Amino acid sequence: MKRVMILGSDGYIGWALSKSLSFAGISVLGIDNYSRRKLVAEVGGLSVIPIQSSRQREKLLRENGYDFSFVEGDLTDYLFLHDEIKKFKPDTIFHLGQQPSAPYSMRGVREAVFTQSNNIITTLNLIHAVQFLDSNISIVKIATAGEWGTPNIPISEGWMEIEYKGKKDTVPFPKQPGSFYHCAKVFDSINIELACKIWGLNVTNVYQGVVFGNNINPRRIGSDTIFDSLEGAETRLDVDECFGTVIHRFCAQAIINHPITVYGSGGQKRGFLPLRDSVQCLTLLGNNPAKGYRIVNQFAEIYSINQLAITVLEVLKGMGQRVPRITNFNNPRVEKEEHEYEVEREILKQLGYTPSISLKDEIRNILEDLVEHRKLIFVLKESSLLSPVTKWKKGNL
Ligand code: USQ
Repeated sequence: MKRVMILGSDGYIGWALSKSLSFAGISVLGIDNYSRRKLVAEVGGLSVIPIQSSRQREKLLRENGYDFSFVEGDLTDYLFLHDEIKKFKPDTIFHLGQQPSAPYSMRGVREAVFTQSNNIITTLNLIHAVQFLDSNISIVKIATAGEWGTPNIPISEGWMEIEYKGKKDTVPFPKQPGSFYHCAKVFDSINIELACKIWGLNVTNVYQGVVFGNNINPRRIGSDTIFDSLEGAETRLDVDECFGTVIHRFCAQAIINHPITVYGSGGQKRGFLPLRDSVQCLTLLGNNPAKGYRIVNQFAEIYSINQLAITVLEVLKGMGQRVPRITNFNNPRVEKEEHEYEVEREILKQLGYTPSISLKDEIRNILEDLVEHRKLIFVLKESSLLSPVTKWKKGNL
């Protein structure tokens, strides 16, 4: 990779990736319309790690000698995206520019329509622009492990062999999305696969698990401690019930002694990976582009929600802090709470991915980072955003 465009460069992973790739000497153009900031504000949330504006971030990287530029714009505007690709001439485009929250998409018809139209249009615009301008550009697109759902059979890396009525075939692994957000990702994946088939595009579709953590550089590996090199360039961290993901929420709750909000029995299992590993994997995929269409399952480990809650409390106790209780809320989502979860992950392993830090160490890093931002977590608590609000079953359409 020499010239990289990052769509959604102002978001949680997008900014971490922008920073990491420009540190590595790559020329990076970030594009964003501040959608994440606006949507989090719309639900009353805020990043509990204070962040700079995209312009300040651009200035900071450039002043430190990194080749990062930022353009504000909306990816649903085809001509805007087309013109930026034409001008910048990237060899690789990472597409992270979408509405990322499952709960947000379940709040009502307005949010579901926004999520699906925004997300699907951004991908349609990207694949059309690339096939029109230069079909050799490699695309790495963030899909979601949630497209597969939680079936009673092991999940493959994309396809499975079946025998039906005496005939055999290799078919796409079935999708069982659990929210309108996850459905949008499924539609994206179908559109991308078709574009690869008919236009010969080269796309890696990244079925990523839940990402957690705030640092892209190693901070505690064994006895060594290394800190992020660029102060002021932190990426965002959300803990509200809509945009906050489970480990971040449990850490924030633990820091202010708020009950830990396990939904249902807590036997739900998901794949998880630290932010630094997400960046590591995306870099590996960018450096080893797909030939045609490639599906990759991307996460480090599988945990149940109960395991996560217990681990957060163990780490907090080890830090000498008061430990809150775990509460089992009536599950606001419709999802299996006890199930198998076995997921094939061969491609990233073959490309050299090794998980970089243990769950406990990264949770400790998050808790340490959050201690100094207690006041902001209290602000969210006062707005009742640490408890679940958005329900999958409701009548607020
Ligand atoms: N959960 C709790 N308590 C909470 C919050 C969540 O028990 O306070 C549970 C949920 O019920 C769910 C699990 O934790 O079973 C994961 O929820 P989450 O909010 O951390 O993540 P999710 O909604 O699944 O979505 C996140 C990202 C999304 C990405 C997806 C990957 O927001 O962009 O696609 O993770 S995956 O989960 O594999 O589908």
